[in-house]
Amino acid sequence: MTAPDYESSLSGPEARVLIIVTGGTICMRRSPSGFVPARGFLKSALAPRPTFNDGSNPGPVEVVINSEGERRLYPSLRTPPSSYDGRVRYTVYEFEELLDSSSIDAKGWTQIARTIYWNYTLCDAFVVLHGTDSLAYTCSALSFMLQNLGKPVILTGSQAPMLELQNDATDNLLGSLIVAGHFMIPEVCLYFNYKLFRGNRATKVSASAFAAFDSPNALPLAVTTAMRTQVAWERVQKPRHIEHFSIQTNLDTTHVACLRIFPGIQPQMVDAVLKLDGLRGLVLETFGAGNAPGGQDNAMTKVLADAIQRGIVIVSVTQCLSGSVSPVYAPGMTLSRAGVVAGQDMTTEAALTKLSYLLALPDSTPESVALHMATSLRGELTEQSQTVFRHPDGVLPERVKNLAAMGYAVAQGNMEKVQDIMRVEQDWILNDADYSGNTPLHMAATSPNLSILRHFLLHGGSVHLRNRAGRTPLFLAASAGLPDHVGLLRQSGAHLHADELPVAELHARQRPVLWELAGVDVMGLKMGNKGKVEGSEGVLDGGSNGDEEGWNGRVDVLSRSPR
Ligand code: ASN
Repeated sequence: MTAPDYESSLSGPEARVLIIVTGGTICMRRSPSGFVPARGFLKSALAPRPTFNDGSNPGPVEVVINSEGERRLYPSLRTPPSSYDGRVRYTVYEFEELLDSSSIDAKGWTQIARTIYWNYTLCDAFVVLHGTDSLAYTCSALSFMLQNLGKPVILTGSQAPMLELQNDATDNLLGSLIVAGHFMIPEVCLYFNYKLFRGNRATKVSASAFAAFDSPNALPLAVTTAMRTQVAWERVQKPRHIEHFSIQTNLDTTHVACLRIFPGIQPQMVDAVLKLDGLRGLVLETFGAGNAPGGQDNAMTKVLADAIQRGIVIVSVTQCLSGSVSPVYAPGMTLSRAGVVAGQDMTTEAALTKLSYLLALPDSTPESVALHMATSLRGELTEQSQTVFRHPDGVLPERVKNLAAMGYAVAQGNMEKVQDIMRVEQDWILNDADYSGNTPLHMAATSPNLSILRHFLLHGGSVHLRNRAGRTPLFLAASAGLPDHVGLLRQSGAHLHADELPVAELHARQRPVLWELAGVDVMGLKMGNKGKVEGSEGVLDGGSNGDEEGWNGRVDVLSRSPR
């Protein structure tokens, strides 16, 4: 059952989305040597289409293009109003080299992760255009690399180029933009053929059909119909840590391998792979629920067990399109006893990229990697004991009442009552908004009881949702003069929205310490240095700004630099 759309839509302030173009069919043109990626996507493919351009000619916007914080102005466009009464303002940032996705590897994943990291505080959401061939791998990799993600990152592509008369590119991109700009889904997702999948659950199932992707072990997070996009909020992952957004780059794909078991496979073949120089991890695609031939005199099991003894992590995933690896049959049980980790219902793409991510983490050991491979980090596998909450039908009035009751409880600082309401509504009431667009987190930002704010942050409340006046919870906490609330929100990755900065800077003249804590560059203000912000990543130079709409937000100081 899905929740009504009004609750978590960003209707009100205009959403800002950065479209990152990596290549793929979606931006390809015909050439004598076949389809090749082409530059100038905004001008050639988007500007002439009324669905992508309302003709209002918004000014250029800044995009941070490197780790020094260098900013460049790029032209932007605005969509006409959606059925949710919101518009999306977006710009397109093309990578220097546009690739067919069959050539994208860990270097490309790093480039995408860094671009998102550099521009995180400037945008409400990100859309990544990518070829379909290796799209499921990139989605999975990014889902692990983007740690404590608080904003939507939606990857899409197409089977036919946008510039071809009959194509799926137009609807895939428009659907991605609408979802990114209207719904606070803080996950790496894949939007294709009117469905939004969790990125690390998706797999390519057709080389030619428009329905090129599926996520056989996880229902879609949202589906677009002729009426609207229905989000299944109960399936959406929510933040559960008080942590900043950060990225882990340079996944270790050079020391992992993937091997598909087949009838008659020889233990020597498997041994040869396991003895590859420097190998640290292997994904084994096994039969059915995780079975593999034990080999003559258990030779295969011995080869696997020996490699595990040498510190190689071996993870078993099923060759079937759906279902899970679990040691129910004797051969599967034998593998498990030998130390092979059951990858449960992970896709091969998720298992391989997760292994590469865990091996790249500082201080990783074979034991820690094996342990984390079997648990869900980003919703990539279904843990057996996890219960799925389903909301009964027809409860909208009750939910609205509960939201109002929550408002009173928060204002009174009544934690007990807050917990009572959350027991009934589960966690997803936290991203619901009242008539003025305030979520429970907005209310808690000025609650007399700081632990209510902490409780919401630990149970999935988004720090990035803005009310109808465009205010974030952080802005409200600072306006109310509450340093503890401000500090806690900042710790959770909250930052002032670019639109809030001019007013925040005015407030900062009265209360510099408090507003500095909220993220205003008070020192820069004192020096009258409006275009520059010093952060952990160096000086970010605003330069001349032709943006009369005011998208001149600064890159906030994030506590962690990209690795
Ligand atoms: N070869 C293309 C790519 O992955 C396929 C596509 O995008 N449909 O880049």
